Amino acid sequence: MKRWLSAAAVAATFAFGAANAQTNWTISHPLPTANTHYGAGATAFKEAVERLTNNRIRVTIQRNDNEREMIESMQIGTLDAAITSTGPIGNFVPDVRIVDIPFLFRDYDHARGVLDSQIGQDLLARFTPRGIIALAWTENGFRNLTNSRREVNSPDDVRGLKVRTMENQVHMRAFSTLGALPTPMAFSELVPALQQGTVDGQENPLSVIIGNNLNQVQRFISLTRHVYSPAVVMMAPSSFTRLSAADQALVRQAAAIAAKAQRDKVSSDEASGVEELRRRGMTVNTNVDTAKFVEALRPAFAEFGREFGADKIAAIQNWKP
Ligand code: EAX
Repeated sequence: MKRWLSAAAVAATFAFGAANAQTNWTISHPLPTANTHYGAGATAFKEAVERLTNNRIRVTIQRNDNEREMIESMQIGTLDAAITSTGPIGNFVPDVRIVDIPFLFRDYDHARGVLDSQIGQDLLARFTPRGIIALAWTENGFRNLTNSRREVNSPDDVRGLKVRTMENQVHMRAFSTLGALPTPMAFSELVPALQQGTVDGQENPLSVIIGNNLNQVQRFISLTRHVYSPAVVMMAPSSFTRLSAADQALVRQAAAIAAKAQRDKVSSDEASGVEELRRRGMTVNTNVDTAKFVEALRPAFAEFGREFGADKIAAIQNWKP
């Protein structure tokens, strides 16, 4: 009986495979257009997968501004692929929270270098037992504080501000240490919350503020660059593991191409972003007292050291190419 069943199953698979060589995937990302850093990453992924597999795999791009939902959908297999920030990822893969520590990375070269090194590759491997295949690190960018109330120069100006954070325990702890009132919510809830005054401010990289037109609902931006926000090209195990080893290698190659395209768009948004936001009418403070923010966060850094290991944090801070 068993043998008969499996023979039938093989025959059915063969017939299905022959008639239906096409695999169709969806990749989701959080921003509204292709002309954003996530859009660039998703578009590069689609084009590279289709080209490298000679269109045996076709990819559709879809927006979903709820990052937690995308991760859950990949875990249960209703979404094939996604690019999201690490915002909610620590709730699924706790080890990843270490890269969400404020002022951990000095600049883009440092962050990209660490994530592409063994340290970052080891972190990608931690996703697998949690039901997600992490293919490559890419990025969202250094985050900056915006608000509707006042110009922010130092931590004193942040006291008492209601700030939307991502659903990220590390970020929330940092903002409460600064004396702000962190209010975690999904990205999909952010614009209505700012419009209704549920929160005074939010923080995001220039590329997100521009790509999602947050200048329409916020007046002040300060280049706090208080935390680097990594992003990850991910897949559902159910979609990835059914591929042959050769196709898996092609998809990994496509993910690396996507990761680079997204980082390149962040770099160009960083180069033109301040000017663009001024043009759109925001008051931009480029002269933030960063040292005071680092000082004010000391108690939080001590906690992160105990939680994630001071040696592991130092290994990231002292990393050299
Ligand atoms: O990843 O939720 C956020 O603020 C993220 O930075 C945004 O969705 C892009």
